[in-house]
Amino acid sequence: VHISTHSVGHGVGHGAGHVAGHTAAHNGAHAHGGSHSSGSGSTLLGYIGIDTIIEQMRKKTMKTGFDFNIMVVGHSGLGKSTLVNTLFKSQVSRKSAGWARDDKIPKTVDIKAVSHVLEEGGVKMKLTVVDTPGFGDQINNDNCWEPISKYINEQYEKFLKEEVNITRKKRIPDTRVHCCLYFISPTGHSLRQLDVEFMKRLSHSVNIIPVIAKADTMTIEERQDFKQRVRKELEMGGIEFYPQKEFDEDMEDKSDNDKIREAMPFAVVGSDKEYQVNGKRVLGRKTAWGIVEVENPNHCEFAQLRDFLIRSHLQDLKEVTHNIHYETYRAKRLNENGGLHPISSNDTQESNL
Ligand SMILES: Nc1nc2c(ncn2[C@@H]2O[C@H](COP(=O)(O)OP(=O)(O)OP(=O)(O)O)[C@@H](O)[C@H]2O)c(=O)[nH]1
Ligand SMILES: [Mg+2]
Repeated sequence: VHISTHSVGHGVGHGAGHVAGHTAAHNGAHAHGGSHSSGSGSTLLGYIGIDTIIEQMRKKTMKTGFDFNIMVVGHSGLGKSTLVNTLFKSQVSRKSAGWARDDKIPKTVDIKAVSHVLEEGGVKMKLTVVDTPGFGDQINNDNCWEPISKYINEQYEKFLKEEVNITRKKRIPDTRVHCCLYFISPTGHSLRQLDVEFMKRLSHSVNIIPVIAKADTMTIEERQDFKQRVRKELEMGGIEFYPQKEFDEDMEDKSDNDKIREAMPFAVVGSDKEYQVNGKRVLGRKTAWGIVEVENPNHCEFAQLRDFLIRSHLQDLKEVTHNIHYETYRAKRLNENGGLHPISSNDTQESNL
């Protein structure tokens, strides 16, 4: 047993009501006594088992699974559905069959959420992909961030209502958007007004991760130049995106996240077609001059995005959503409610935010 700092009030709830013999047995089994003699730093030999909490948590997560909700935003044809399918290596987002003659561009931004359960290594993830068809496709795109903002807040409202219920569910279904992938058009010029407007408006209510779409349509130099320009414009516009500097918890976080922030926005390529390259099946895009391999870091930054989004920051995306974005919404909502009155659970009453 290692005791690095002082031990605090051990044995809470054990004292009263316990007969002596009982306590002794207890001590024996759990090596309690050791840390009782606090201050001196003396420890008894033997394993307590504190580290098994990790295994216990693992078992719980295996049993319950977890929710992850990802939203994609960007104008039509930027490869949003394809990229989400590439990320999760399955058809989780239905691709529209392109613009048919009689297909009407939706008059307003539509919001469509589709859920799937994915399982890997015995862990179940309920993935919800929130698509936003119609965004940026209008002649006048002035307020097209509005329905998206409304949707995000409605999910917070739903969660809040469940939370303030007197008899609340053991596990509140989580439909809050944990991550919003924002697709920047690979124009080679600069960000559009709409891009700036959207990110500015929503960066304080959702984790935005900007990506440069269809990176294979630019040459390496164009891509580098474009990325630099976009970075500069984001900075000049005072646009914050995930992972936000102010939420780095320690130096390790900061140095890890600085590296990611410096590499953003990732210039990505998506594909759901497999090809044989050097005897291996890879996801790629076949062109007249060769195959663009989606996961090859020499070809594009898809792998970096995937590692960041799924393999290193998925839990953090959920935590920032809950602890920062939802908390902000909640505080504002309870304040405007006088902080006392339970919010009406009348479902027909829309959030007025
Ligand atoms: N060159 C290139 N084409 C891509 C890429 N990703 C997707 N595409 C193609 O672009 C077209 C549109 O892809 P989708 O994934 O349906 O685009 P979307 O943004 O979901 O489009 P909507 O659902 O209509 O808004 C398809 O023909 C894709 O094969 C990419 O990374 N590079
Ligand atoms: Mg789509």
